[in-house]
Amino acid sequence: MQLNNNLKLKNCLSVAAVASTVALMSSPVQAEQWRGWNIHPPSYPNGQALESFAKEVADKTDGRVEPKVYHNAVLGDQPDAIEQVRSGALDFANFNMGPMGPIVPATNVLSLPFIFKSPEDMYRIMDGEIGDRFADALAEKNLIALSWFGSGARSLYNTDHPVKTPDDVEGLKVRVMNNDLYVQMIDEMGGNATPMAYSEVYQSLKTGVIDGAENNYPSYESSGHYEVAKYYSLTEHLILPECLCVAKASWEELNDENQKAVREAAEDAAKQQRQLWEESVQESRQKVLDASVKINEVDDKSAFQAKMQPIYDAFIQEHPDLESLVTDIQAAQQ
Ligand code: GTR
Repeated sequence: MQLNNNLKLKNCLSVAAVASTVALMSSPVQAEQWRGWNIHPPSYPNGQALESFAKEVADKTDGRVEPKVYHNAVLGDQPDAIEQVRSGALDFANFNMGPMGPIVPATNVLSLPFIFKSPEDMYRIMDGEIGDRFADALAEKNLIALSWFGSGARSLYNTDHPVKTPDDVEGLKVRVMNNDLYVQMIDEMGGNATPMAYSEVYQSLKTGVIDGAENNYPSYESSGHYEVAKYYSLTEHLILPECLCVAKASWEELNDENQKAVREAAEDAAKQQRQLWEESVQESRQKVLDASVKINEVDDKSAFQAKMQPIYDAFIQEHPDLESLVTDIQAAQQ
């Protein structure tokens, strides 16, 4: 179901019960109906956290804001949903920073392979002053980032052999998210990248349009990709933050008190998501192992890292204004 993007269905519902009792005294209380986008199923850590966010917002604003989450990307694929939130056609979403790069160039810093050493480093850095700089860049494009979710580390998976060195990527057709940086990343490893919507990957693996893709354990498992691509190799080349983002237009309609309530709810949701994430990684790992997936440890990631240097060089040459973000993130992990 693809809802109309441009016509925002911002129904102002009168709350009948209140209206009837105070009809003579005041105008009816109005509730803002907020629509939110989620790419994952409701049971995924992000889906659960978004549901908690919706509930907490409704509670804390005494029903003045009533968010509803639409799961499983029923409102469109990620690049499309980003535009919908930017224009205010949707009110909130959980977005991965990968497909954000083409719209908010600063976020491409987060997509430089191996920029974060661990998910813990990523959380620490995004929760501090550096994270605020990314939030400022997003705000310039009408996206108010209220908190950061985790998405673990992304690794390569494919249909017919383990990837131990970049040579094993030679000639592989690998699906990537919509971002030129990832095309370069796979090119540098010797493969052929195919940018494609998440929803199309399963079928494309099945029919041989692609040989593999890359993602974290929970997505590899919940999408069913593990049923077709049985070799999961722990390259851990990307550690991407995700935002809980609200449309600027929806944000600006809130008074200070309600903005505070929504921000708190988003921070609570991030705490919950990060906790659920850890459990979900273990569960998904076990589930794919039980389904006879071959998990391949990549003992020496340095060969992959070395291949990424030209990407850093070209990026800094093209965006000298973003060099300090890159070096500040690196310095924060010394
Ligand atoms: C997931 C991420 C999604 C989406 C997906 C993909 O890990 O949570 O937002 O970016 O990967 O590969 O498209």
